[in-house]
Amino acid sequence: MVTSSTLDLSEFCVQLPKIELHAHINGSISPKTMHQLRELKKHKYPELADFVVPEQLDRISDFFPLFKFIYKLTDDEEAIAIATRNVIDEFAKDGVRYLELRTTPRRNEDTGMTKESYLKSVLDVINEPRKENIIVRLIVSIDRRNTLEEAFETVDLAVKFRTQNIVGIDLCGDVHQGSFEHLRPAFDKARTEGFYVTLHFNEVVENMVEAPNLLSFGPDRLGHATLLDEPTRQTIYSNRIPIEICMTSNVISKTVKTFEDHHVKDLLVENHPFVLCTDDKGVFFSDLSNEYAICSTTFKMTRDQLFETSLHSIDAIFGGSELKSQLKQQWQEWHQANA
Ligand code: 6MZ
Repeated sequence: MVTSSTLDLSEFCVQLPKIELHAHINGSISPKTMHQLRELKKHKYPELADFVVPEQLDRISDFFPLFKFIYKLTDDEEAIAIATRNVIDEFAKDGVRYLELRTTPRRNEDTGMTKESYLKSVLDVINEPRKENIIVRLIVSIDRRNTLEEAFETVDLAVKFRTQNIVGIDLCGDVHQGSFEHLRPAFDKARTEGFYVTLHFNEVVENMVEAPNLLSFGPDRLGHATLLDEPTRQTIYSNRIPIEICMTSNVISKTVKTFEDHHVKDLLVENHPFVLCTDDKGVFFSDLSNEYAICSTTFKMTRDQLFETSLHSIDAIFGGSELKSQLKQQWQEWHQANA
């Protein structure tokens, strides 16, 4: 009989039920889907023929321009629906049982796509009946480069479609652009409207000056939290703010030198809540099961510790206590069947 202890590590990590909380839709499009969309779009954008996703980046600023190409692949409602559906299927195949996708509503004047029709297209796919055992929710992202007016527009859209499984609002985008402070009133509105909030936090040294502003908002989760000075660390630890950890993304985009240096090691020592995530599985060529395998190999985690890591991630989801209990029961049943 094959039990989880006889599986090799990568197969165990696929079979382990997992929670994914930090996955940008357009960064999660797999090479296979990129190819499919490129076939659809190549006549319109001949420059796509030469586009390849690089295997290594020199620095994180080389990452954001990649979306100039990727956004041509998802320039209309049909294409973003294909991308979203395939991303969900791929996470389900990789053993993800609860998924919070995130995306920045985007308009395209040539195709007539509006931010609203973009969001509607994503939500229609998220809410499609599916046979796989996966629950999907959406976080709507506000880009750091947005004007305050654009940020309010995004929050208003989230309010309009709130009953369609939108659970939170995110601050994302080029880490060297914009600031949280000028967008803060939109985040205040999101909070008043009852949305959870997650913020990309301290990915690079230049972000560290704004850390006190971001923390004073009281975010429900933080993305990355790579660079922490002592007061920041104390605030995050004492408030037990869960951190979304994306090891491969950080190493490829060179905000962390090596897996061994990754700050998740401090969280393991401190027993601080964290959730292993992929960030952009298409661009960084790494599924969530691979992130578990990397963490296990790097920090010598046992399979029981991997299970506990996945189980504790449930506490960080943007959902209520009933859903958390249901998921925990599902996890324990898996554990008993696979011990
Ligand atoms: C900050 C990131 C990111 O929203 O079009 N994004 N923002 N830090 C990161 N770490 C590497 N990875 C992705 O997905 C793509 C968008 O997500 C944000 C960027 O704004 C990017 O344009 P959506 O679905």
